Amino acid sequence: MKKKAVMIFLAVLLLAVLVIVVIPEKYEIGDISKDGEITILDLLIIQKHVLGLEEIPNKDLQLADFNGDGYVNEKDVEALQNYLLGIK
Ligand SMILES: [Ca+2]
Ligand SMILES: [Ca+2]
Repeated sequence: MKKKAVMIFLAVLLLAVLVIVVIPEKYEIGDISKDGEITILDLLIIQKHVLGLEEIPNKDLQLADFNGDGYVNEKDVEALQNYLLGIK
């Protein structure tokens, strides 16, 4: 009986570790800076990318596609701007 409880405890612990390890990779769309919130900083990153000043790495591009149309362009800048201003 005790052995079973230990096994369950270990299984839960393993699951918790997996969740902790996996979850930080999940960022909200728009949070390109990956600091856990969508702010003016993320807007600046998209703006620089769209203007060709600073490229967003390929793996982070999906975070920059704010309107979800598959492209990162001025529409995402506008959408993110509106979001930050509270305009939907
Ligand atoms: Ca951010
Ligand atoms: Ca887009």
